[in-house]
Order: sequence, then structure tokens, then C-alpha cells
Amino acid sequence: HGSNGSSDDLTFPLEIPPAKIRFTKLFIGGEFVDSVSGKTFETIDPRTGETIARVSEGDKEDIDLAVGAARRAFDHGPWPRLPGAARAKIMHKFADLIDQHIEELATLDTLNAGKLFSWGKAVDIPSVANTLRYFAGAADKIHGQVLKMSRELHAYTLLEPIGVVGLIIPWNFPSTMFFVKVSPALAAGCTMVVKPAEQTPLSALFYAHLAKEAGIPDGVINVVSGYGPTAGAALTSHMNVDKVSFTGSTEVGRKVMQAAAASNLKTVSLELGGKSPLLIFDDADIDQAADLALLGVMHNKGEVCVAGSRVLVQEAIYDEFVKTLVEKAKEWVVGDPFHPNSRVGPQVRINVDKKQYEKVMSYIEHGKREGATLLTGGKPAAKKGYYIEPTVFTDVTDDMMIVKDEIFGPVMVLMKFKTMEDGIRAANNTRYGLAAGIVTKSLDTANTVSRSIRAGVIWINCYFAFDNDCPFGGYKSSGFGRDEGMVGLQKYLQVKSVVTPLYNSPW
Ligand code: TXE
Repeated sequence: HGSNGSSDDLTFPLEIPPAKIRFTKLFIGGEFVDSVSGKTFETIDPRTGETIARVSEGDKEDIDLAVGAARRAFDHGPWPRLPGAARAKIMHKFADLIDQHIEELATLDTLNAGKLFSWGKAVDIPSVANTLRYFAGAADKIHGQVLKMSRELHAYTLLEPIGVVGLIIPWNFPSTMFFVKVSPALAAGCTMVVKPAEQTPLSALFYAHLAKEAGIPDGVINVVSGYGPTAGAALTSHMNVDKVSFTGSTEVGRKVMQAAAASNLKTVSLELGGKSPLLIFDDADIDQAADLALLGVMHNKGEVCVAGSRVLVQEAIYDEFVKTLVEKAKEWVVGDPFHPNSRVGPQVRINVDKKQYEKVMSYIEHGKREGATLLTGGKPAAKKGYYIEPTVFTDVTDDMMIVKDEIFGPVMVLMKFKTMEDGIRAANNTRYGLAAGIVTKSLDTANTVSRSIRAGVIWINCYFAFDNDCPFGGYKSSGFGRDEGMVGLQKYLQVKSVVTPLYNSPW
């Protein structure tokens, strides 16, 4: 089974998915419905390139219906008016239902996105249930302040749900990103229209079914699958949507902000791309550092917004590090994501112009043409499906595209630095600022570097150390706004000041 990149003509034997696809229609006002146009689009198994289901294709008319349902649920329905504890109780039930369907949900994300099934079962799906529970815990603790006014006035603030929110989800973490957005919005008392990525609608539709079963009132969560320029754009420019939370490319992030400005000035939060650095200092344990470096960019086949795709290694250990890294890269076995031994699955797939596999391969070709040295990988890993060998480039220069752009595939660029100052400069030499990693035994180095890097999350001697209480989001062109943590709840709330004279005196 699998390949470490040594075989060119290999086709992986296909494992049989443990569950079937059940939900393929839009979910609006508490019902599964066909799209107004009746159109459907294909969803593709990236292991083979074959169509595995046809899903209703939502467009502007369907977004209108879904926003209408969400608006009614917000303006007249029980959800925003329920005591927080009552919302929390339903959210806990929703989480419990997810726990009862872990295998089926993990199957959908593997079929749709080529994600590792073992990881989905052990990590992704159980964690989303916990994200719901984390924000359920906040639902009855949302309160304002009593203000200290300078005159004889009594005043306080109320934190109110912001209203109808549009949640636009990417395909690389279909379940995680769904709940990173849906959970705080639910806790706040918002109603919502979710637009999953066109590559990965299946788990989102299943979550809609579970939401209904949990007792979330009709119209609170609506899911409209469809393409970005049609369904997504309709949501961002809708006059009846109060906020959009978007995760995706920097290019589309700009469009989202423009659409918000041109329509009703809805608030926007954007979690966009990255080209995150991992700095390895010469006091590091080389074995551990190489493991972290590979994890940072090969996990989820590099389709991770915070991927540590630029690895910066201090001079003294550079040569030894390279040797260890190339050796350990072989442990990242490419194969069917349903197979327990696979560590790298196929790149996500959709049969329109946005083709992740071609994008990654063209960056690899670019790297070769620009004169970077290929240390390992650099080729397709199978004849069928969209598999790419774990790839490491070195001898790169700052102006190369493979150094500047987000590749979003299993491709690392490896660079050398001399002093800490050089390392910091190189790490910050990017338009992005999502994450950074530091490997060192020195507390001084760790403290100085973590305060010097302009990025939303810094991992010291670890990588991908996510937690529900730990906010993440971007500096610079990686966007703004934070998901997760109590700060992640704020963007779904609005502050209202209420003022009344004290003592009924003339003020
Ligand atoms: O992203 P898009 P794509 C990066 C990554 C990847 C590249 C392209 O580098 O290779 O983006 O991926 C919806 N109005 N990231 O093209 O198009 C779309 O339907 C409103 C990083 O797939 O940005 C999907 O639901 N919505 C990233 C979502 O936006 C629109 C995760 C993301 O798709 C829209 C994904 C429009 N005009 C890609 N156009 C991360 N930060 O993790 C598209 N969408």
C-alpha cells in the first residue's frame, strides 16, 4: 500500500468507504429542498476523479429564500429570545448527535476532500462537537457592563446578537470551519445562512439534518450549497444579511469586503491565506524539529491556511537538518485516505476552473524552472486521482513564486539564516501573517521572536496546537477578525448603550 514517491505508475487500491451519502439537497427553513432552478452539480472523489453524488446547486434565488427564512427566524422566532441556557442545552444535544455519527461524518469529509479518515474520526469530528460545547458554555454568560457616567445618569450596555449572518466555508476543513463559525453564531443568538465550499457540501448538509434533530428551530441554520461567484456572492451583497464571516483565498476576501461596502455595509471578518514561517534555531533537537517541519506542511496534504510552508533553519545545523528531513519525508506515505497507513491523501477536486492539483503542480514546475533545488518529491504520486509527492525545495531566493505565494499543497521551501535578527527579518518578509512556529530551547529566543513576528498565532516547540479557547486569525493580508476563543464570539454580537437619568432629575 501507498507510496513514498518512488513509483510513477501506481494506482492505489481503493478502500471501501464505511458510510453512504444521505443528504444532497439545500436546507432552507428547516426543510431539505431542491434549488429553485432545479440544477445540481457534481461532487467529486479526489481519489479517483469520479463523481460520487450530485448536489443541489443554489444560486441567488435560493440565497434569497434562505436569507428570508433566517430573517424571519431572527425577527420573530424564539432563538434570539431564548435564555442563553436554553440555547446551550440545544447546542449540547447537537454536539451529542455529532458524537453518535462520527464515522459517517468523517467518511463524508474523506470522500469530498481527500482528508485522512483516521484523523477525521480521531480528531476533526470529535473536536467540532467540542467546539459546539465550548460556545454553548458561553451562551448564558453574554452580558454587558454597568457604565460609570460622568453625570447623573444610569447607563449600561446590552450585547445583542448581530442578526442574520452569512458564513462562507472553505473546503480544506469542511467540518472544523463549519463549527468554528456556526457555534459562536448560535451561542450569540444569531440566525444564519451557511455556504459550504462547492468542493465539500456533504458534511454541511448532514450537520443541517442533525441541527433539526437536536431541536434548533427552523430557519436558524440554513445551508445553501453552490458556487462562490453565484451563491457566495449573492450572500455577501445581500441587503438583509448583517454580517459575513469568510474563510478562503485573499483574492475572494477582497471581493467579499467590496460587496459588503457596496451593499448595506454589513460587517465582515476575513480569514485568508498564509505563507507561515517555521524558525528552527541551532539549539533545537534536529529530529524533533524535522518532524515538526514535516507535520507543519504535509499535514492535510498542505491544504491548511496556517501551513508552515517556509522553513527557516539556522546555519550551524542546516546541513544535518537537511539530511534528517529528507530521510523523514519518506514517512509521509501517500495513499488512499481511507487506508490507515496513509499520511498524505489526494488534493481536493472540483470539475471547474479551480483545480488545486494543477495549481500545486504548476508551482512545483515553477520552482524547478526558477532554479530552486528539489530535495525530494516534485512529481504526481499516482496515475489516477490527485496525489502529489511530499516535496521539498531549497536554494531558493526571496523573489521566487514558490517562496512568496501560498501553494496550498505538500510543498516546503527550506531556507538558511545566520542570526536571530536575520531569521526574524526573513520570517516577516511576506504579505501574509497568519501563523509562525519557533523551535528552540532558549526562552530568550522564544520570547524575543514571538514578539517580533507579525502573525496571529505563534507556536513555540509545537505546530497546529489549536484549542477552542485559543483565538486565531490574521495580520496583514491574512485578513482580520479572530475565530475561536471568547474573542471569536464578539463578532456575532452588537453593543447597545441604554441611558436613563438617575433620581429623575433634570440632566
Ligand atoms: O478559494 P475561494 P479556492 C486559498 C488557497 C487555495 C486558494 C484557492 O491558496 O489554493 O485559496 O482556493 C467561496 N463571493 N485558500 O479558489 O474561491 C467559495 O465558494 C463569495 C485558503 O477554492 O476563496 C468557497 O466557499 N464567496 C483558505 C470559499 O469562498 C465566494 C481556504 C473559499 O473559496 C466567492 C481555501 C465570491 N465571489 C482556499 N468566490 C484558508 N484560509 O484556509 C468564492 N467564494
